[in-house]
Amino acid sequence: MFNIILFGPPGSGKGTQSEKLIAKYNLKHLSTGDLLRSEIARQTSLGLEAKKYMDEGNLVPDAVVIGMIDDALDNNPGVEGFLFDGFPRTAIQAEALDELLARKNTCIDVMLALVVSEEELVKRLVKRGETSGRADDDNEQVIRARLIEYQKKTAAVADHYRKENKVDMVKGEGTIDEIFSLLCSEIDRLKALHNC
Ligand code: B4P
Repeated sequence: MFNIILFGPPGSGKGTQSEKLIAKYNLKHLSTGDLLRSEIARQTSLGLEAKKYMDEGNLVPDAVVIGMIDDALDNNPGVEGFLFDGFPRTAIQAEALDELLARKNTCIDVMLALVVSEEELVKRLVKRGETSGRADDDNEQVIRARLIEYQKKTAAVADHYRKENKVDMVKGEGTIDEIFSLLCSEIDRLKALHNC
């Protein structure tokens, strides 16, 4: 298996690039944001609970998202690899992910971290908010809260993988195709080395 974490702040393009990467490398896309939004749309009790946090720009409790990823891993046996998008977002989630993958005799090959300035992030999310209908893109205050939450709880997740020499910083500004091409060069280089 070849397992990738696509990492970066809200609006850095994780969702956008994930769509292209899973098609090219035949990976299973696991986006905790998408999984949570699907729970909300179906009005499950998990979704109703998560919505309270998401609408404020806060992270959903670790146990909820770890449980969702655990189920998703079990429900996708035999895939060539996973692309984790928006997960892990805390140190606790990173440790849980390592354990879940170890149980399946695999691990994270690389964390690709998209680097985008705060000014550009806010610009993108405000623009998406004009059409997405997403409550968390709806006003700049919530967008700023998400960026603060990222700095407080998520940015340090990269340190967890840096200790294992698995972090690659990739320029996340430019056209979508330019960024995609940078990500592919890294993946092609690493696939040859194959860590896990
Ligand atoms: P997510 O769904 O993960 O979304 P995101 O961080 O807002 O966006 P992403 O980085 O994927 O940006 P995108 O490609 O869409 O999280 C939403 C919420 O769910 C969180 O705030 C949290 O509450 C909760 N949650 C999710 N996972 C969690 C977890 N593990 N633990 C706890 N809570 C969790 O791009 C954004 C915009 O930029 C788009 O409009 C796109 O078109 C545009 N764009 C992309 N690339 C561009 C480029 N190169 N140039 C110009 N625009 C670009």
